[in-house]
Amino acid sequence: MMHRWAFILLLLAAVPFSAGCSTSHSGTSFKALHTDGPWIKDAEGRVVILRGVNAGGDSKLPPFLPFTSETSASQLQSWGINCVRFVTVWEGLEPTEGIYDTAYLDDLAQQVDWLTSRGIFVFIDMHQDLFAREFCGDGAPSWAATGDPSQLAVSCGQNWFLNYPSPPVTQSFTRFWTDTTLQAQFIGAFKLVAAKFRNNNMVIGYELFNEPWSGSFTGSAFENNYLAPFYDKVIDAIRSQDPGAMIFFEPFVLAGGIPQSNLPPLHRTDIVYAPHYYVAGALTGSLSNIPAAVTGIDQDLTAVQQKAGQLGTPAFLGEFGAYPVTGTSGISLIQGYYGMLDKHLMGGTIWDYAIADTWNNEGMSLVNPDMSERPYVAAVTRPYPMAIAGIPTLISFSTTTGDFRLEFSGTGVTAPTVIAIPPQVYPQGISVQVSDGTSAIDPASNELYFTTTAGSSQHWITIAPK
Ligand code: 9MR
Repeated sequence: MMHRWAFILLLLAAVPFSAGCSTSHSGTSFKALHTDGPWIKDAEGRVVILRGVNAGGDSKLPPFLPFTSETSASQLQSWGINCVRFVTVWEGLEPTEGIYDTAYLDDLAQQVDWLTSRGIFVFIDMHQDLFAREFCGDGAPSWAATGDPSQLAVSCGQNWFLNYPSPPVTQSFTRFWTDTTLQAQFIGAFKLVAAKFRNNNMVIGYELFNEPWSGSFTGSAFENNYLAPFYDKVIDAIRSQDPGAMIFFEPFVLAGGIPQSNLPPLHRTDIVYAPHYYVAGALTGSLSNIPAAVTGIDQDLTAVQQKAGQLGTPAFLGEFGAYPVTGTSGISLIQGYYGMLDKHLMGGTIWDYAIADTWNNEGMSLVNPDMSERPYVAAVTRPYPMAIAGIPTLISFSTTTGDFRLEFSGTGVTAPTVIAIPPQVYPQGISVQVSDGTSAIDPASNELYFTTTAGSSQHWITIAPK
């Protein structure tokens, strides 16, 4: 029998791992990932399940960066994640009208590199909440906002989002969606970001606009007449700078996770429908019935996937999470989210990695100011298939027994299936059973490689704690 290290070395010599550090590419795109029907795939043709975090809330305030040191990237890597939704804001890029902050762009690129050099895929999210900082939110520079902050509905704090329908926020959005000059300025700033990352193939794409709000328009008119045409322009601009980039996009924020989004198909390749979904009670701290909440998540992910099917794209959950709910209910809700992502064979990024975390007192940070981990990290750190040599038909993990199972139909892909096996979940190691072929553990990356036997079309692997 071949020693497992010899086996891994053989594999490494033969196969470039896009779930690991560096990748070569085939096909037309330089970027490490692309879409194929409802799936995100790598250059070897494996389905890639993206699991990770938003990084994060700290990018909303000066200096508009999620990390204070590279240690954060090491910490995220230690959780076994393979993806970061990396938050940036227009205000950081163009603080003064017409003047771009190139030093900020350099800092952004450095922090992104901390992640991508560790094998973590990144997509850049152009974030906003309530349009701009003067309205208790973030995003646009103040020169791009309009309206009187004294007319906000509530003062800044945990109920910040109640300011969405208030006059200055409505006025700022209504102007933005109707003012093509202002949009061109936003797009100009975004193009700089895309140009900055075109040569980093682990920066897999860009998200066009966080949680779009409709201003004074109805949701349907907004999505059809304003949001979709705006998305078209931003996609063209991004791809003029970074042609192979995937595009992540959201519906009108109130239509996320529910069937009534009227966003029309965008008729593009390599785009991903990426709405957000929060269980309402988990954002007010009033959640009592976790099983009912998890059933709701299941139903809403079904709706998200239906919408993605109509749009002809994969579905991805760009944000989910919970306030620190007392006792064990918060963590069981987060585990419920992951269980439903598994059931729906989906990727997602939890809100949020942050350190300062004092703004609006929301407390959704996964780490404390001293970087020690808060309880939800235990739910984030979880086995999942990072890359699958076929089409997945079942992903399941029991948080009580630690048993993991993956089933998939082979598609002739020869690169190995890669599964994250975090030592936090399996401190004593694992026992593995496979339908066919061989498996090998890489103790350096805490990944398991499963190479199937050619010719057999249905495969499974089970992992149990020792
Ligand atoms: O958690 C964030 C909180 O600290 C901020 O004060 C607030 C306003 O900027 O935004 C919160 O994050 C939200 C994110 O930006 C968009 N989706 C919902 C998130 C949780 O409320």
